[in-house]
Amino acid sequence: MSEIRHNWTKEEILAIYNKPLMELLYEAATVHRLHHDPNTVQVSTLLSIKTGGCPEDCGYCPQAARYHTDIEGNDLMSVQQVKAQALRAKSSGSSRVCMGAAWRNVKDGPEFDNVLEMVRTINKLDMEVCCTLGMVTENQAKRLAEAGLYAYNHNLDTSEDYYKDVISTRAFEDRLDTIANVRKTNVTVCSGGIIGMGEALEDRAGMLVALATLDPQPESTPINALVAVPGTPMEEIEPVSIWDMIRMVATTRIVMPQTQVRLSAGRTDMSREGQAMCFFAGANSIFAGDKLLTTPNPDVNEDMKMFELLGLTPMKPFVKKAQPETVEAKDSNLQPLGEKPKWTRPGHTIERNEEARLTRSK
Ligand code: SAM
Ligand code: DTB
Ligand code: SF4
Repeated sequence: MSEIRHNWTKEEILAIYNKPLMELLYEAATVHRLHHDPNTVQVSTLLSIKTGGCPEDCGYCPQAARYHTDIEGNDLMSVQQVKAQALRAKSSGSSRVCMGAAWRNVKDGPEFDNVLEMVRTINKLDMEVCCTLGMVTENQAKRLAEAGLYAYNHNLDTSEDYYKDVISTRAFEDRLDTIANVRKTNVTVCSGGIIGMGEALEDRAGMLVALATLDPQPESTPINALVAVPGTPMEEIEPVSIWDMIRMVATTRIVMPQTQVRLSAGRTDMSREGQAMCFFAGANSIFAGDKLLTTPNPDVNEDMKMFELLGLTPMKPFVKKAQPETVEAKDSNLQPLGEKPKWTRPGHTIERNEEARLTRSK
């Protein structure tokens, strides 16, 4: 096993990212083999349990209420709907369901109680349960843990520097605070980001510094390629090159040897050859299902054909960590505290976000 370092610098990470490609691939593939079975890939199915209408101004996101995108908004799904979708995901080979809600933060009350019931229900189907619900307090994280949550996804998205050009309604530290709250429980942390938002290579390295210097490092790290959705401030950004994706995956693998590096949004634009290079470079998980949250994803059958072609096998649930126990609502010792997570009000505006708010989509 190679050692896990928590003192990576931006310069070191940039030097890795910029290595001649064959050197980079060889090093990443070597680290990958020391820590993981290179022929096994963890498969998660995303489920948007509450879609659209979000008060935040994340410049990449089609679900922000202030932009004029074509997505169909939806109130919170029912527990029964979620159970039916989870069973479908299980039968198609997924070991994890990741439930996403277009919320700024979790609020105690009936909706959160329903989400807790969804967590209990999916855990009882013997699948790993992940949620991505925005900011959470320590008490909310504990209640999720008690319900049987396996992972919480909360992305840093980019470097601390570039964050200010992407989002103005919260700050980078707010993301770190939520991750710290999740870390106070036995729920695993899933945190990564997006490339192709107009950031510099230094920002990609900066984001990896922030993730790799967390101790412990996240158990899962999604690397998303921006999906440029019409109506968002980033609608006109050109797609990121596959070579950048391969380099980002390889660098993530080297600096975070144990994490599951997740090849996330953007796979519809990637060839099988491109994805194969990402797996070789250390990616060992994907989001499957014909939809991400609101945008398209490759067809499940196509993904299974790709797995067959590459000799990859979907990972069974709870290989990395034992299944959490579920405490029923009636047996819970934790009370809702009605508190809000603390967050910063950065007090700046981002011109392109404002423009997108004011302009109707063309
Ligand atoms: N509202 C919650 C939050 O922001 O944490 C959870 C849902 S949010 C949609 C989850 C993540 O999806 C974001 O942090 C971002 O990394 C990713 N994402 C959203 N829109 C995207 C896009 N257009 N392209 C790539 N990734 C995107
Ligand atoms: C993550 O890093 N990527 C997923 C998941 N975590 C929640 C979401 C991608 C969303 C892409 C845009 C959309 O479909 O709305
Ligand atoms: Fe809201 Fe999350 Fe989208 Fe930001 S990324 S606008 S917080 S749903």
